Amino acid sequence: MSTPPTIVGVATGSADGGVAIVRLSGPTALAIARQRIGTLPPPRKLGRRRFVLGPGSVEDALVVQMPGPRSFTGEDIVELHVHGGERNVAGIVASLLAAGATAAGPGDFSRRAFANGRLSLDQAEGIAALLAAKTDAAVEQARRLVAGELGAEIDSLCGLVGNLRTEIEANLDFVEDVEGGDEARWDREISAVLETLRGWLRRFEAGRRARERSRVVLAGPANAGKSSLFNALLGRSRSLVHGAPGTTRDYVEAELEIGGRTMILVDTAGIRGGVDDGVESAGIIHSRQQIGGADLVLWVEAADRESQVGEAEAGEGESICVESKRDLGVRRHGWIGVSTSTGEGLETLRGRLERWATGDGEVPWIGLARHRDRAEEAMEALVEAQEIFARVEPLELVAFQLAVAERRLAEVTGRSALGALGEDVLGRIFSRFCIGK
Ligand SMILES: Nc1nc2c(ncn2[C@@H]2O[C@H](COP(=O)(O)OP(=O)(O)OP(=O)(O)O)[C@@H](O)[C@H]2O)c(=O)[nH]1
Ligand SMILES: [Mg+2]
Repeated sequence: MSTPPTIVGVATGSADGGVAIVRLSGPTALAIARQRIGTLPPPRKLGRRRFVLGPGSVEDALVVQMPGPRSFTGEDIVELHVHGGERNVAGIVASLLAAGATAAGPGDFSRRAFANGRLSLDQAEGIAALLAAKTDAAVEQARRLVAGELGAEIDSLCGLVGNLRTEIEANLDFVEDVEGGDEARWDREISAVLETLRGWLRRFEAGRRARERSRVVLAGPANAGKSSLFNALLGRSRSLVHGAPGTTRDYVEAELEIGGRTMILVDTAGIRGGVDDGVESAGIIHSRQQIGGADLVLWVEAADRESQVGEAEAGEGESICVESKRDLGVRRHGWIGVSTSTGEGLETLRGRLERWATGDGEVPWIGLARHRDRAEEAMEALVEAQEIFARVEPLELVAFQLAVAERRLAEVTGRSALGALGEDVLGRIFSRFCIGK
């Protein structure tokens, strides 16, 4: 394998802070830094140096060297703490490029850390998730990923499946000696792994909802009291309320905190037929788009009216049916009844929203979408392995399905005993990082 070039990137992202950290990583990192600052401070000790950009052009820098392999990337690293400012930092980087470094691309540092075994894939994804986190729950889950919590669970499951496969493979040459008791035990062990994976998938939605801001869309017939309910849930008058149907035209968004979870509550234009007002019609098209993109639809119909449109409009995703204006009567039994006039039912609705947001009490799983996909594929292979047992087909086929399951699980961490991951997988993961990470 050819030696990788030494890369340089700004680790602190945007350069408008007081201090920027410029990071060099690679086989010539120390030599390139020496060209600009002279002697380096001892390893892992911060030292003040003069960074010489050219004759008479000097920048003050705090410098630290972290020789590989005990560094973030596993390579020699030098970090230069310099003054911030876009032009200033660009000048430092250009000077290091002129001294022989290559500009780092998105995710290059983390990718090297992965290639050198310093970071597993799920940990690298955890770093990306931490940087992108918009909620406290997202930060919490990302930290646990970075700490290797999911990776440890994956390794242990992979170990179980791997041991089982090895045991079955060892019996392939002596199939006549295999007893029914062995097969029953193998089958039970596969069931146990499947049960763990099923538990993960059940909890996946709870984890996703906890870390992402879900879109909860209020929709329903015109004049049903959606905007009134929107305001009541928010506790302030954000959306226009009026006696005439067709009041809300464009959709209105606001953040709603319930049970420590932040969601985006969306009020939409009421849906009704026979509208000849172009603006209202355009609003109704938006409403349907909002319903389509919702994590949850609160479908609202008023107690004093038969619905003109029907709840089928609530779309195919998850929905909660709410009957509004309950102070005027009860028409739809089994719906959550509310009245913004009397306040009736609002706490019940909040409670229902909270249970939905927290995944109906499930403990969140910290896996991301890619991890869920791999877990699902591993489950398919394990189910197939059990069916092969049931059909009394050759044990080779069972061993093969176990190898597939093992491989899919190992793809979560990238620590595969069955061969390296493809460039396509790695490229997709690391390209989502920004430069300097
Ligand atoms: N009696 C009663 N009237 C209500 C209640 N909630 C809303 N209203 C009235 O119903 C009318 C319509 O309320 P909105 O909140 O604007 O209804 P909407 O569903 O947003 O209407 P569009 O935006 O036109 O689709 C207003 O006159 C409200 O005062 C309620 O709980 N009880
Ligand atoms: Mg409205």
